Amino acid sequence: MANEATEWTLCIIKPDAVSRKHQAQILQRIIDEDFEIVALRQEQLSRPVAEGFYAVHRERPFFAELVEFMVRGPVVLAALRRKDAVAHWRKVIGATDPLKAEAGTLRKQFGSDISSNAVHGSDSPENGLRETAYFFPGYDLGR
Ligand code: FUP
Repeated sequence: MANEATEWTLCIIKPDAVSRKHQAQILQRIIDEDFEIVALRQEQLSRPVAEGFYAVHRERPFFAELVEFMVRGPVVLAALRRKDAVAHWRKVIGATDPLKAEAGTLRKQFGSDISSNAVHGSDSPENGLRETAYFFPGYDLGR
């Protein structure tokens, strides 16, 4: 049941992890960590959609490479809900750079380098809502 402490976070299983067929293992971890998977789909992102999602990074030197990577192949998008979803999911995925990620984290397990880092997680409750709404418009996120 949703309650006042429930948060949303957006998980993206990135093209590197999908091409290596790691979707099921990552989804199992999501289930084991007691997230509710409220919505889920696999799709090929278009360039404008990927650029819009990472608009905050538009001026960063890695932006073009990041967008290129995100449209390289299909991704899995998952709208996750849980108490303390944002902090918990970021703990589960680990540091942005898989080489610096702790043992037992998904990026340590499945990532290769700072751009091919297997999974995304929202970085604040506000962004969790905004990012979830970006990919799942029409869902009632107020619950
Ligand atoms: P995170 O919140 O851990 O996903 O990391 P950021 O929001 O800082 O970065 C988003 C994505 O940009 C990362 F997942 C990978 C990419 N990135 C790079 O390719 N190079 C960098 O130096 C930093 C980020």
